[in-house]
Amino acid sequence: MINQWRLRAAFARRLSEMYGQEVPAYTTLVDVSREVNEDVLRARGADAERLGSIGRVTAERHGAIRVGTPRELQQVARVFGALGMHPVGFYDLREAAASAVPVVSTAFRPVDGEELARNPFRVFTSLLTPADPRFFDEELRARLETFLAGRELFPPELLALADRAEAAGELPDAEAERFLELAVAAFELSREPIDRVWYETLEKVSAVAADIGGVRSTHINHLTPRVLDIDELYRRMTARGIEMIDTIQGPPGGGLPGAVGVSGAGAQAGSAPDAGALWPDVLLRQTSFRALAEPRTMREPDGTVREGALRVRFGEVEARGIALTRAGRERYDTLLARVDERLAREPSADRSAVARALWPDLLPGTEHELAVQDLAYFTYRAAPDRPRDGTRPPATMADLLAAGWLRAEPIVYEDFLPRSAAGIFQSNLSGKGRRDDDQTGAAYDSAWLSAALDRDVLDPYALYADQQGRSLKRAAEELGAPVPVPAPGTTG
Ligand code: OOG
Ligand code: NI
Repeated sequence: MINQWRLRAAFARRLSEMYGQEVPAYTTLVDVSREVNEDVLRARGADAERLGSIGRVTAERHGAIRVGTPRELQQVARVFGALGMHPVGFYDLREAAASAVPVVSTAFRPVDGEELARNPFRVFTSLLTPADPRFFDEELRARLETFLAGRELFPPELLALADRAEAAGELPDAEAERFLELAVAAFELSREPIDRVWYETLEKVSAVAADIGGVRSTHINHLTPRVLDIDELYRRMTARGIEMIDTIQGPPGGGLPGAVGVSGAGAQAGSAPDAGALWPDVLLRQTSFRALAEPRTMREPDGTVREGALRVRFGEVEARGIALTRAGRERYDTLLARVDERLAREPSADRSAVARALWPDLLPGTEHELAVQDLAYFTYRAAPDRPRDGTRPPATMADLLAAGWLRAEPIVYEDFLPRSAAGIFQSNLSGKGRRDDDQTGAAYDSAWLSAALDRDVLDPYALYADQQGRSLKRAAEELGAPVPVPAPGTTG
């Protein structure tokens, strides 16, 4: 029998092999990421593993796929359900992107701490929004929906095996093998000829719409390794002659530029700041490069078939930091707004330099302060070496940490950022497409997506808060103290 997490790990590994054959630059990216991770581990030792063991980080990937209809999305959910992955978060990229990105998205991922530690494979999954009149007029919408209704992305045998695996939590060896074969094949680039005129009709609206609705199959768009020092990775890829997009999306890193291995977790809660880092890494930082055009077969209106080329896939890499609470996230969103404001006034300013300059006004420089101000999530444990001289534990979180009663380990951010995702989509598109902002956008939200999926889209904040809350309760029991609450706004 193969259980869900082994199925998930095997699926991620095979997808990675398949994608490496399709997009060779991905293999380079994985190699460089591994080298950087090894160097960071050497330079920083155990501290490098504060946001996940090196085993987890080296195997860690996220994929991105795009589907056309709620029915297709439901089917994808069944395939990922078999792998123990659940829809988490709602992202509206229509609003986050300036150019035409007519999709709403969620991410399928494990939600349980242990499952994440075993294999955190996640897939950013986008659904086309043909009902949004800003992008599609009535006629195009009707044609698009008819086209999508006539295709089948996932064979019935795959879906039947998926349902079995989800219900039982495992599959017998032979069925597991078959499931994996079919599941990986469903995300392979198809050789079936593409109707060139139809593809180009959609491309005028949006390259993303064409990639989703212009073909009769789906494919993995990118597969993203995780790296411990993304600034260093960016430099090394550039040195190899790979042209990266011009920014690293997301919050500025807290490391000192040029120093391998210091842009990491920074100061631990309750201890002195790490001399190398200016602030702890939070949320998610991502960057990418455009993959090469790939040969695709095209069918002309007269029926002739010829070799063409499409350039829709890209390479992406990411660094993950600590998950922020809603209050912490508001600070990050404020930063984005302030950076935009500054750039509007000074268009020639360097975006990341501006972000670095503004960052310290918004978030504290240590894990300790992030914890006591309730700006980020941690797993708390009773300190094994806590005072044993009969004194009572202090009441506040700040004192419990400072006096060595509690230990806090950061909870890693497992989700995505809409603004970064839109930036990644955008910077890898050739045309801006078109969008008519005089029309009112069709409303899609998390509840709509849950209904479309026929599964609850989970709230990422609730998941992190639950993990933190359970750990605090356990720690308090062990200390024989009341559960301390972080005290927002007491310091800083
Ligand atoms: C998804 C783009 C977003 C990320 O990591 O934020 C994304 C796509 O291109 O389909 O992958
Ligand atoms: Ni991605």
